[in-house]
Amino acid sequence: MPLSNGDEDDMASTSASSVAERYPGLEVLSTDPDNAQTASRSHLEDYLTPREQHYIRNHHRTPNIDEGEWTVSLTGLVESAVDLSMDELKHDYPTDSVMHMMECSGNGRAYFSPDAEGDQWTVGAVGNAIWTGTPIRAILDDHGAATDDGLWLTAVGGEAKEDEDVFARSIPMEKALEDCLLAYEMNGRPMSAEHGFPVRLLVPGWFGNNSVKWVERLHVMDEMVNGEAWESRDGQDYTEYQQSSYRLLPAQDSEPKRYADIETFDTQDQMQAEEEIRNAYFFDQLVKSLFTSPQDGEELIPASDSCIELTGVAWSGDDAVERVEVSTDGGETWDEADFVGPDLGRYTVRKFRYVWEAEAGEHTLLSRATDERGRTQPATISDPDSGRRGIENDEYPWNQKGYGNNAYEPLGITVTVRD
Ligand SMILES: Nc1nc2c(c(=O)[nH]1)N[C@H]1C(S)=C(S)[C@@H](COP(=O)(O)O)O[C@H]1N2
Ligand SMILES: [Mo]
Repeated sequence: MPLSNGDEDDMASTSASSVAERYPGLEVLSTDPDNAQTASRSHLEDYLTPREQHYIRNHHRTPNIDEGEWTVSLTGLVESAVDLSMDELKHDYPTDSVMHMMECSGNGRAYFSPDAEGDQWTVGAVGNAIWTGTPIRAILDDHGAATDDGLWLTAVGGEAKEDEDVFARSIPMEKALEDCLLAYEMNGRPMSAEHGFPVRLLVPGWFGNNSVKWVERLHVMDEMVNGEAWESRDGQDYTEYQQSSYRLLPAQDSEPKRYADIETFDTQDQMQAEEEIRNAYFFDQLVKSLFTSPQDGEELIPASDSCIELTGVAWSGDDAVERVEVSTDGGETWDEADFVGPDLGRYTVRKFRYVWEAEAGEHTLLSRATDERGRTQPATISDPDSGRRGIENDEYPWNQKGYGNNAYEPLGITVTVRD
């Protein structure tokens, strides 16, 4: 595959300048590889997160790819394997778009105690964008791929160097056919190098780790990547990002149990399943909400009717957000917020508003969203000693890598209302 480190000025490729310079809306958490989150909650107030404010989460260096040379190979259980050029992907198939509030499974890791391993993301590893590209279904159908329920589609990222683990993720065929795209545009423009140029998998409603960037190969399999069913590329490890990372690992487990196949895809169902999957995979996102205004620590002067408007956003995974409640007394009492603005689909944000009759003094404000299956945000994070693997007793399970935290207390804000 054509990878180079040449300097180009276009936003679509990495240049000599740094992420800090080219993404003024981000707070950089680490460099080489680059990881950066949205710098302010208020950035999430707009329906679309501009790419300059959309978080970046990289395991390896952003590759510099020549679009004209790039191909996506379709291999595995297909009638004939094929290499698709970017021109073919863009022009020989239908085009589709989806608006998706994509969250990194590490968002909120900073609130684990004791600390969980990795970059300490607070609230900003989430962004809402319109992604445009080729429906996976069209590509699979066109090449006679097997598409039965129970099969898996593995997407392989093309950026790893020889001594690095390849970023590869397996998606259940049902999900791949339903709504996944090979995306090449973000918010109606070519996507930037860091967000996957020239092409990424886009898995709507699922944690960002499933949306493989810089896709060089799609492989149809009868198992998910687990070490055996996979022909390795020069002995490189394809299993790390499917079987080790993005798994819920209680403090007591030394490593996650590896599965060749599972039948329950919903992340929270995996945690809670009767026939339990010991270490849930982070597939679809968990319901969550966040105030975007006012800001934490703000001093507020009420309007003449002594009211203050609180606004925020809520999102979820495969199941739509149904309700948002607000507490202005640190969780003692709750009241329902109103949704404002359009419902743009189950994968994107619902904006909410609450008109608060505020009294002078200091107040802790909390928001709590509930999805259409009645699953709501827990209050806090559990103690590691509890060994918990699911959401119980209003607690999110502490886990070694700090994934999936949707507890509402850490996301609350404290404001002072003046007379
Ligand atoms: N090839 C590849 N794809 C990847 C990653 C990566 O490191 N390499 N990171 C994943 C993770 S963990 C997330 S959260 C999203 C982040 O996408 P973004 O950088 O466009 O926000 O990309 C995913 N796709
Ligand atoms: Mo992520």
